[in-house]
Formats: sequence, C-alpha cells, structure tokens
Amino acid sequence: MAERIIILGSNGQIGTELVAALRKKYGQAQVVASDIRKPQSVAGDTPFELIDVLDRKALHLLFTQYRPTQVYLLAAVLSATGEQHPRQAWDLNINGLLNVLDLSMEYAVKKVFWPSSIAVFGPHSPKTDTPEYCTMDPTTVYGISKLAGERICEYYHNRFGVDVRSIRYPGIISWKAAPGGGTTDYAVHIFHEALKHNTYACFLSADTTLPMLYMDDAIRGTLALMDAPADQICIRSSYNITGTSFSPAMLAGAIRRHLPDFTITYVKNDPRQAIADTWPSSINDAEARRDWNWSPRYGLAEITADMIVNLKKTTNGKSI
Ligand code: AKB
Repeated sequence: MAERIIILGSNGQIGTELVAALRKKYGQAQVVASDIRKPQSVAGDTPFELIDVLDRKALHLLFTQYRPTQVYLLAAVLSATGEQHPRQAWDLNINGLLNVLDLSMEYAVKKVFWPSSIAVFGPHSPKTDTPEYCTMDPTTVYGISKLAGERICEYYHNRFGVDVRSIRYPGIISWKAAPGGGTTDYAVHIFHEALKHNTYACFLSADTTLPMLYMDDAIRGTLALMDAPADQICIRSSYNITGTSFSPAMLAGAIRRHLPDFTITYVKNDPRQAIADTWPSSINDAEARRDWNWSPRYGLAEITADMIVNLKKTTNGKSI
C-alpha cells in the first residue's frame, strides 16, 4: 500500500527539510505539508493544507480527506518563546499532541512521529553523558510540555496501541530554514552573522556547552527511527540522540578556520542563559544506537564546513 503522509508544522526548521526528504523517498503527491501559515512558495503539484493543530474539527477533516498512514507532528512553541507565552506553549504543545494522538487512534494511522527535546532534562539531571533514564526536572514550560508529551506518547502506545515514535532532539543546526524561538538558535545565527558582518554577539556565555546535531543527521535519524520494525522500538517515550557537543567559544574557533578575522562577543543577562544552564552538556544515546543503529556523521568541523559552503552559495552571507 502506498504511504500517505501528513506533516503538521511543515514550515519550520525541521519541517522544511523533512518534507523534502519524505517526498524524495515516497513521491511528491504522497506527502501533504501543512502549517498554520502558507509557506513562501508551494510548488504546483505538491499538496499543502492550512491547518491549526488546535482546531480539532479542521484536523478531523484533514484526516478524513487524506486517510494518512503516517503523521509527523512538528508544530510546537520552543524554549525561549515558550517562556514569553507559557500558556500558549502548553496549549499548543500538549493539546496539539493529544488531538493528533486521538485522531491517529481513530483513523488507525500506522505510525506517528512527535519530537521531544533535551529540554526534558533539568538542573538535577546528570550534566554530562546524560542517560536516557534519570532525574528529569525541566524548568521551562517547553521542557515540562515535552516531558508530559513523552509520558502521553508512551501511554497511547501501551494503552491504545498507537505506534508513536519520538526523538529528543538536541540543538539542530541547518542552513535551509531558520530556527524559531529556541535557546540553541545561536548556533545557526552565528554563521549568518559571521558571513555577513564577520562578528557575532552571542546571547550564551563562551563556555556554555550544549549537545547539537546537524540537520542531515537529524533527518537521517528520524527516517531510520520511522523505518525500524515496531518490535525493535523499545522506548515509546522518546530516544536520546546527539551529534556532538560544543560551546560558543569552540564554535567560534571552528568558524575562524574558515574566516580567520571572525570575532565573537558575549551579551550578559540574556534569559536564554538561565535555560541553557539547566540543560545537559552532552547526551548518552546508547539506546538509539542499540535499537535502530543510530550513529551521527557530522562533528563540529564537518558542520562548520558544510554550513559555510552552503550559506555562501544560498544567502550570500545575508542574515536571516
Ligand atoms: C530549543 O532550543 O528550544 C530547541 C530544543 C533544544 O529543543 N532547539
């Protein structure tokens, strides 16, 4: 049977690239992109639907119309924006997920993907080599909603048999679409500013080390998890995965290998620093490696080189 796939929240940093990857794999017409706003351009023969995941009636119609075999729910409010609008973040991140899980059950969707985040960890979680299972006391509404979402996913799997799969993404670095409202966004902004102005004012301190993942690895990992046989997926909350870990100072050093005059300054008292301080600096992803052969390909040097080459080609160094 041909797959019919719906991506909810397709305009974002991950959605933009996941839609392209899924269309390459399954065919243009099989993948319905959807978001609360229209993207800048929609190619003629590619399906796109305007949808608010909180509008249960509209979502119901979407499922009736397309009868999806797979659903990817990417619509979310991230960590920094969530602190400005906590109620809205909770509402979208939790009620959007519940709507999708309920409809996936009702329409017997074969597989559901929902992203979690390293934001599920908190100040009492181990800071380095953070394991899959440990104390989790997230301090942001985003992290709290992701942790609750993980429990709900596992519950829907155990109680109702929904084949829901999830990854705890670290900061994701990419050049095609901008990240929106996260604490790790600096690691994308820095490249744009480096190419445009040769300098960057960073909102995190020089030594704030966070786990990061290049988009190519994120997409490859997501597809590998979704392709894995159901009986190999031992974790139905969410899998730890990571690519590498670095600080702003380390990233600036890697950029200087390509742009020797690049400088970085540090802005004090940004609220995102307090968020980053509660997150792990490195992640242990042994379970993902064991269950679905996860292994990243991009380290700091490879990420930096690829970002610079591609941004030079596409944006001419213009800031996003
Ligand atoms: C954020 O910074 O909020 C996200 C995340 C790590 O989930 N990039």
